[in-house]
Amino acid sequence: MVLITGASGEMGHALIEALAKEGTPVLAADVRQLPHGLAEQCVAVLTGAEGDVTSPAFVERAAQFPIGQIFHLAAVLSTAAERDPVRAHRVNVDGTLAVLSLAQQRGEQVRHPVQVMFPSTIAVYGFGSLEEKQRISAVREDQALHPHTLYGIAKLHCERLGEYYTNHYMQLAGEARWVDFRALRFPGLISAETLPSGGTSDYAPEMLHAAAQGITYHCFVRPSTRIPFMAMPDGIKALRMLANAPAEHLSQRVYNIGAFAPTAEEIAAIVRRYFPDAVIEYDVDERRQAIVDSWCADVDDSAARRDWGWQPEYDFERAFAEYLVPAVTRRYRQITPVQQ
Ligand code: AKB
Repeated sequence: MVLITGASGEMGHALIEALAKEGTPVLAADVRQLPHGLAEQCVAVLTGAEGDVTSPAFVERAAQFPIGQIFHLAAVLSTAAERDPVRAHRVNVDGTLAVLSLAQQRGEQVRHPVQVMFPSTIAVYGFGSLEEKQRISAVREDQALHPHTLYGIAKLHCERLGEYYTNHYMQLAGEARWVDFRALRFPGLISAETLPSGGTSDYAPEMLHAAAQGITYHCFVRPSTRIPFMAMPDGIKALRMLANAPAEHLSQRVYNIGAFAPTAEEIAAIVRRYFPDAVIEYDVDERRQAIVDSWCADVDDSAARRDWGWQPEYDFERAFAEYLVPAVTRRYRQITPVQQ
């Protein structure tokens, strides 16, 4: 059985659908109720305190299921974390510790490592200036690890915790290893089905969804802002590829993955190309701008390509032409996009 925490979020949505389609039994956990149609695809659903990774009720209840793999998606995203760092630390760090110790206990019980898949983020990177960001245009996993946000700090710390549980936990006491932790540093994700909440890369999906509904969009970053993005199906594909990769092929536990890295204006231009009446204005929020300015312009994902064959399905053009525009148009059924 596969446990998915934060199951009602953007990525949970897409992952449940992918796993359910192939008949994998899913135990979904989230403080919130799962949206209609999603709960029905799971074998069991934990909500309220039982679905809350910061609550003892979660560990107690989850331990009653035969969990063999965990996708630990529950997190407070970057902008929301800056607004309430203490809560974000509780969810993002203490919640991850609870999940790792759940995996440890379960692994020990069944004498087989439990895999913990962890979506980390480009927010673990931190550049001191725009010049430095431009100089190291495609960052490697071991460069510029000086996050400015609580979210980035927490994710970096949890990467280390996961490595610790896999490689060193209780080694002095002579215990065997019962956790197999693997992480991906995700760029901003763009989904046609759902909107993120509380992130700082949200301007890309928000721009597209607003255009498809005929709503004016006030973009909170400058036109020249550049960070990496990825279409949601590729995000799910990457998680599953890394999960299925033979352990002996992995030279590290934490990988960058990239797809495309447009500026905000390039995103606005492609949105306008499909939705010529879209009104996109710039209304810069200096605090959110500072967050994306501190993130990398692009990632070097050569380790993922070499070790487990990572390759995105969607580049920038294809993501809009074949996934985002058709799906977002079906979703809102309001505006007919221009055929390219
Ligand atoms: C956020 O904006 O906080 C996330 C991320 C880049 O990890 N989407």
